[in-house]
Amino acid sequence: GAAASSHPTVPARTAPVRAASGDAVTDLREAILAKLAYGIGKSPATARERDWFAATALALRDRIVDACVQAGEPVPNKRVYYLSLEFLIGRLLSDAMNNLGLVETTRAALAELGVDLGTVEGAEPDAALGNGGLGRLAACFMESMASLGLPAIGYGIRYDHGLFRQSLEDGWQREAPETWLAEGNPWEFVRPEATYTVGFGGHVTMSAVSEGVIRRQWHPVETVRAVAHDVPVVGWRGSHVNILRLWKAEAEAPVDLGQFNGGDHVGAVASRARAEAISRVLYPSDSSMAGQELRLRQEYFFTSASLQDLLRRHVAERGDVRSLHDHAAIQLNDTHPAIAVPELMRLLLEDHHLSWEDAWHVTSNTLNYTNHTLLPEALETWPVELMERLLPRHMQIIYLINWMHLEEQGKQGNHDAAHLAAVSLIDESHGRRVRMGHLAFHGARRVNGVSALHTELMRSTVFRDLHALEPEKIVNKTNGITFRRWLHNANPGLTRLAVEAVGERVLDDPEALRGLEAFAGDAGFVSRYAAMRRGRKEALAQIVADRTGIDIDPAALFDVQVKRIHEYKRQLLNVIETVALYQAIKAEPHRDWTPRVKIFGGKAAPSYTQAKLIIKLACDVAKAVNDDPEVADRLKVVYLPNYSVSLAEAIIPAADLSEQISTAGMEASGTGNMKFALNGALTVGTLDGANIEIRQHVGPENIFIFGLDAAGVQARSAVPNYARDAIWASPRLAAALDMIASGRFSPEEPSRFRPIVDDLRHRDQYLLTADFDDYWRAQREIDAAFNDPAGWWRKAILNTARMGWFSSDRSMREYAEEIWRVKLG
Ligand code: B1H
Repeated sequence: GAAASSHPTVPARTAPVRAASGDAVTDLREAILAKLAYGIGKSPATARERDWFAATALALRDRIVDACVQAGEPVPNKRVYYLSLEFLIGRLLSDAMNNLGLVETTRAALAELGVDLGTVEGAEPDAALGNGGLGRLAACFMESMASLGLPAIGYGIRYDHGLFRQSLEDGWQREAPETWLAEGNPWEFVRPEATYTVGFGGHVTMSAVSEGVIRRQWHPVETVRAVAHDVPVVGWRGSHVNILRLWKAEAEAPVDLGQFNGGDHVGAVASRARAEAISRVLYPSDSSMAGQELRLRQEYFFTSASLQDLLRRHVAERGDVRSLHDHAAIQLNDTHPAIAVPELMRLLLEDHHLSWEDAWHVTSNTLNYTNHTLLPEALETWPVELMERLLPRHMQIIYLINWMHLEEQGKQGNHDAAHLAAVSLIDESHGRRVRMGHLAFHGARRVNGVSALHTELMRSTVFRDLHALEPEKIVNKTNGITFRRWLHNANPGLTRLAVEAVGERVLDDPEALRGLEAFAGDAGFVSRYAAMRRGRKEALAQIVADRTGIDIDPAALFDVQVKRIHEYKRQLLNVIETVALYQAIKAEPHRDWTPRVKIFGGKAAPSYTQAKLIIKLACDVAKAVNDDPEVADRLKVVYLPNYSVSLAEAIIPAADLSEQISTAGMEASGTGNMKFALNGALTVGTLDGANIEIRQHVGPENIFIFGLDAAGVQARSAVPNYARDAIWASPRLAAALDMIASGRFSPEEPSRFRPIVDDLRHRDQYLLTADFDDYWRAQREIDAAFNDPAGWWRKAILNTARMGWFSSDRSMREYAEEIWRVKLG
C-alpha cells in the first residue's frame, strides 16, 4: 500500500490496505479538496455535508476509474446482461470505500479536514430505484458479479423519483415524492453517445422483397430517446469494475417547433412531457401488477434500449449477430422485461435481416428468465388490445411465436383443447391477454426459481404444463445477499470479531465463517460478541428515540419485522400476537415476562388499502401499549417510518429475533431472512421460501419454526369455514380479535378495524387463524430461550457461522455455470 503514493496518477490498488497509510491519506485528502473546489465550486469554509459527500464520492469515483483502466481487461468471451426494472442499490459510498480498501484512508483524510466520515456517509441519499426484495436482489447480484470478475452490465431505468418517502401521520401512511437526484448524482457518467430511439404505436407495412419473401416493417408514430447514464460497480478488493447502465427518457426535440410556430404551444410541450414521463417515477407496487399503459411503456422503453445497445456492442466486437448467444447471456429479472422476446426477434429480423428460424435460434438461446412470485395478482398479463395499439409489430410476432408453439403441440399429438389453452401465450378466459410469464418461459433457454420450494411450486403449479413439455428448462437458483454490504459494511463490529477469530480470509471466503462454530461456547468470545450486540442495540434505540420519541431498553429482546407490508407476509399475525401478549401481561402482571420490543417497518403500496390499515393498527396498538404503565418495561411496540436500505443496515445488526412468518408457499424466497440470520438474529418463521434452506444450514435447534407447511396450507384452504373453527378453538386468538373489534385501540373510531377482523373471521385467505396458536407457542419458547443468554448467544453465533452459503457470490457462481455458461477466472 505504501507504494501507492509514488505514482499518484496510477495508484496500485489491487490489494487494498486496511489501515490508512500516511501518503495515501494525504493523496486522498488533496483529491477531495480538489473535487470540492473544481467539481463543486466550494471551499471547506462554505461546504455543507452534502458537498463533502459529493467531493468524497467524486474522488473515490476517480479511483474506481483507475481500477478499471488498470485492470485493462480485453474483450471478454461472454458477457452477462441483467435486465431489471428495479435496482434497489441504496447508498454507494461505504460500498465503494470498502471494496477499494479505503475506509480508513477516507476516514483519516476527512478527519484531517475536520470532517466526520459518518456524517458524510449520512448525507448520501439512498438510490431507491426498487420496491423490495426483487430490486435489492438485483443490486446484490451486480456487486457479486463485479467481485467475481464476471463481465456484466446491468440495465434499468434512471427514475427521477425512486420509491416514495413514507411518513406516518397519526399512524396513517402518507407518501411524498423521493428526490434523490435533486442535487445531482456524483457516481454517474452521462453517455450521450449511447442514445437509442424507442418507438411506440403506429402501424406495420408489408412489402415483397423477393419471390415469396415478405418483409414487415414497423412505423411507430411516436419516438422517445433513451440516454445512457452509467454507474460504475466496483468489486471486492477493487479487482474488477462493471457498469450499471440506466436509461433516461428524453423527447426527440425539446419542443416541436412546427407545432409551436403553428400556434399549438401546449401541444408542443405536451409531447415532450409524454416522452419524459417514462423515466419519471418508479411504480410503487410490490408483488402486484400495476397494469397501466405507462408501466408497459417503461418496460418496452428500457428493454428496447438495452437490446439495441448490446446488439451494437456485439456487432462491433464480433461482426455477426448470429453468434450472439455464444457471447451474451441475457437475464430477465421477472417478466418486467419479457417484451425482450418479441423485441429481440424484431431487431434480428428487421435490422439484421435474419430468417425467422435463425432469429428464434439466437433469441431462445440468449434469453433466460427468473420468476420471483407465483401470487396470481402479481403475474403480468397485458390486454391484447393495448399491445396492438402500443406495440403492433410485437403483437404480430407474439402471435406468430404462439402459432408455431401450438402447432408444435399438434405435431406431437397434443390436440387437447384444455392443454392448448394452458400452454398458450394468450389467455382467452377473461378478455384476451398476453401472459408475460408464458412468453418469457417459452423464449428462454433456462427459467429459474429463487428458492428450492419456490422452484418446486413453479413446476407443480403455474408452469406445470409448460414444464411437462421441457422438463430441463426450470432450474433452481436460491437467492443470496452480498456479504460486503450486509456483513462488512452494515456490521463492522461483527466482521472484526470474525476476522480476529478465523482470520482475514473470512473477508474473501464466506464459507470461512464456519470457523466461528468453535467460538460459540467460548466465554471470552461470547462476551465480546454480546458487547458488540449491545452497542448496536443502543445505536438503534437512539434512532428509535430520534424518529418516534419512544424509549426502548437495549436489554430487551428486539423482535423485528421489516419488509414491504403485504397480507401474505402476515404483519397482522405479529400484531395480533402482540395484542394477545399485552392481554396476557395484563392478566398476570407479576409473572417474569421476557422484556420485548416489537419493531415494525415497511411501506405499503399507496393503493393497497388493507395494508395501510394494518400499519394504522400496528401504530394504534403501539400507542395503547406504550402508554400503559402496567406493561411498561415488558412490552414496547415501535413502527419505524420510511424503511429503506440504509435503515435496514442500522436495524438488522441490532435485531435479536427475525420475523419471517409468511403463509407457506407464498414468499418465493425472502432475502431479509438471510441478512438477519447472517448477523446473528434468530429466526421465527414458517416453512416458506428460503427459510427452509436456512433451517437446513443453521440446524433445526437454532431456528424457531411454526405453522402449516405449503401442503398443509393447500389442504386447509380447501376446508370450508376453517377460520371460524380455528377462532372457536383458540380462546386466546378470539380474545385478541374481540379486543381489536371492540375499538379498544381506536376509541375515537371504534369500527376502524372491523374490515380486518371481519376478513379474518370470514375469509382469512392467508391462514393466519390456522397458524396463530403455534406462533404463540414458538414465541413463548423464544422468551424462555432469551432468558438463557449463553444459550441464546451460542445459537446466534452458530447462525452467523453457518450462513456462508447464502452469499450472492454463490448464487452468481451457480448462474454463471448452469444458466449463463460463463467461465469464471
Ligand atoms: C418479489 C416481486 C415483484 N416477487 C411485481 N415479486 C412488482 C412483483 O412492481 N411490480 O409489479 C415488483 C416486485 N417481488 C420478491 O422477490 C419476492 O416476493 C421475494 O420472496 C424474493 O425474495 C424477492 C427476490 O427474489
